[in-house]
Amino acid sequence: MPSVAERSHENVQDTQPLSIVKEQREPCLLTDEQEYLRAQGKLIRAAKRAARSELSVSRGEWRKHGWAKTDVLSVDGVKDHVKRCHASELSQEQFVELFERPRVPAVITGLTDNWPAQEQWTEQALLNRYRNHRFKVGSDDDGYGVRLKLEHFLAYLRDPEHCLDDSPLYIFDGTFGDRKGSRSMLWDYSIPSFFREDLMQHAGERRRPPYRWFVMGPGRSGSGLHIDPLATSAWNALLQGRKRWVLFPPGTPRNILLPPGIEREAVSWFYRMYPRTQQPDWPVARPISIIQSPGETVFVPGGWWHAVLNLDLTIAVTHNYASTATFDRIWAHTQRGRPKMSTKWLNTLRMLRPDLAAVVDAMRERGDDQLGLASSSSSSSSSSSSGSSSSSSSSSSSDDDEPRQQEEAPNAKRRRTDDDHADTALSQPEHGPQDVK
Ligand SMILES: O=C(O)CCC(=O)C(=O)O
Ligand SMILES: [Fe+2]
Repeated sequence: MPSVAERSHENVQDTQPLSIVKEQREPCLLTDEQEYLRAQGKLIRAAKRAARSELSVSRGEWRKHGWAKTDVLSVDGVKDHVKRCHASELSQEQFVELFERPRVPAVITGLTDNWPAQEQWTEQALLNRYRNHRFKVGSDDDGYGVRLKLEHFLAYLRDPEHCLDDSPLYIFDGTFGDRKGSRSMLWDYSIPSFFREDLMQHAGERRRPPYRWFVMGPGRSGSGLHIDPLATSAWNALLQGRKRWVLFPPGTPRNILLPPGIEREAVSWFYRMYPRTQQPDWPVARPISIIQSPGETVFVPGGWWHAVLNLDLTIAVTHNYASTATFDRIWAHTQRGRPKMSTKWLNTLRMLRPDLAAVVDAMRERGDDQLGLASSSSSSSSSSSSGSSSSSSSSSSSDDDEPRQQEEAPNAKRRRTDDDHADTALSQPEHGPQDVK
């Protein structure tokens, strides 16, 4: 059985040293640089094929919609609805009571001010440090990660053959913090105190779903409409570029947001579907829009549908987490979606957080642990810090209180792939930032 690493495309295809390519070449007259570019082009095309096998690269199907020639990146007339809140003016208690417990989205400024990532997460600085590291740019049809060296990814962004791609490759890497070649990125930021509680850590490092992602992609890349897994909340801190967000409240029916014929992919959703949400006959709540700028952190409460379109080259980090204030819903979803993990989790919580184990017992007594009728707040107290993700919700419906099957992000926190050590029954491999978020 090939190991996951062996199956990974980047490992198969991107590993061949260029020197070998040279040895194999015919005695034709390519310079070293031409040879290098040719090999690079092959790796890029191989990654595209693996990540989107339904699209032919050679027949130009990556540009068949022509989104690059439209105004899909224009934000004229898009109103940003969310008032910014500076971290220094928000206490932990206020965050929980104003945003986390009532599940209200927020944009918090000032959280990234002292991060080394402010200087270190530019295109050039990342290239200097991680040129040869392979970041995940998608998943193949079997759910294995497709990886590309950063130097090739950045070349892809600039290459005229590829830069008109409708929905470009997007780095959405959920194992950057675990891999030798990229783990040092963890030193470049710190988890803001608002989001530091991490109840999922008690499920065990091996079992817990992926929970942190390094995210980098050009204009028109993004995350299609989804709900984050297991009702976890997320924060997304932007270092470079701008992201356009839409968010719909928990309970918004899926069939209204993703009617037949509408693709979930971010760019096509924004182009085709968003305008409908502004029509007078739009039948449910209109979305909240956010144009996120560098230095801003978006808080996405559990259960909210969201889609994100990168307006230019963006560099961000995002985590999912489970906190005391949202524990009951997360428990209901986890028990349903990840039964084995939930058993281990509960065992540990009984020792470390008897207050939360008591919440579970009370839910069981009321019979609402299975049905996901969790009401919202869970108990009281303290924090630890964050975790989780994988895919999320839903089926057809509407009610976010119904633990769903994944609605997983078409990328983002995604799914069950090589870097997803989950036992989840929920996540299915999907493309791209498919590891959800
Ligand atoms: O930045 C993105 O593309 C989307 C991220 C996302 O879905 C999330 O942070 O939950
Ligand atoms: Fe998400």
